[in-house]
Amino acid sequence: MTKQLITVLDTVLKGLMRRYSERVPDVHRIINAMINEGIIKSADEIENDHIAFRTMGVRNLGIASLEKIFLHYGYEKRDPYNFAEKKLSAYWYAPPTIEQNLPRIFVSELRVPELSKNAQSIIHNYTDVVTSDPVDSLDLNDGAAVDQFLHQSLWPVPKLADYQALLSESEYAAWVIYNRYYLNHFTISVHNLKPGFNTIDKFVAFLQRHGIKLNSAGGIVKVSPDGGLLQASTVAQMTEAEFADGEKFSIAGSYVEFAERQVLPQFADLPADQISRVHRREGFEAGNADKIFESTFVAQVNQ
Ligand code: OOG
Ligand code: NI
Repeated sequence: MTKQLITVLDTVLKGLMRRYSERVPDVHRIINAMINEGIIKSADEIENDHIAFRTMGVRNLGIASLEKIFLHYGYEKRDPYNFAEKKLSAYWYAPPTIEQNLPRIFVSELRVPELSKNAQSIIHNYTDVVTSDPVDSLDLNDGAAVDQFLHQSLWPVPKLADYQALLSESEYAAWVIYNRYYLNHFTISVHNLKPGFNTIDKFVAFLQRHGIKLNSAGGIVKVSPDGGLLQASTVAQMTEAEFADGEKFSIAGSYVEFAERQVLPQFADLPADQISRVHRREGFEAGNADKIFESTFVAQVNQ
């Protein structure tokens, strides 16, 4: 991992976070509450456990396209996940180095061929304008170009009727057709925060005291079967979207996640000041993720 690539990656991550924070008012509400309660002095102290993207699984797009960006920056592809009912596949990617406190990346993809013929044809009406993999013609060493790419439109703005037809069959499909590669969430690591806030239960209590609405699908705190990965998330914030026919409609945007990674049993006796990322539960958990996806679903955003 060269210094130059770290700088490029930094530009890309900062660009993602800037637009995401503008779109998701909960980000500043949570950071301000953390500062006011003395949990942190500034936002830079927050450890970003991971970020997540959603993609459309069609030719020239999907995981196979988007991942090229992060593989170029030295990210390593790790475990696959399958969400049969939601028709989604996903992978997570480990950062190139543990020194810079870089976030993990979680990328999912909709298995479009598994949808109804009608939903498939709606999606292809938009995505078929992409006739070659757009990442192949991108200069990945140019951070500003990659930042621009992640926030541009690869297909036309959808019609409201198409958005709604997709929504009734796959809420994920509707999300991607409008929101594209906008960052889906960033994730606050809670285990390194100060005592009183460094477990998911305590952090959730803090969020609830501040009136932050949380995703209750499968219970507010999602726990991996091994007990080592505990996650919670806000419900997505609504954004006023303008559709192709000029109609405006309020749709689900992005959300914020919280994660506690516990120290692995074999390191239980290590003194607290010697514990780093390598001593904690790694990766993701399909059962947790399945419910976290629902942070943008109508049943959650309308609760
Ligand atoms: C991703 C949901 C899964 C996790 O940490 O397991 C997830 C999404 O909503 O796109 O974020
Ligand atoms: Ni996540």
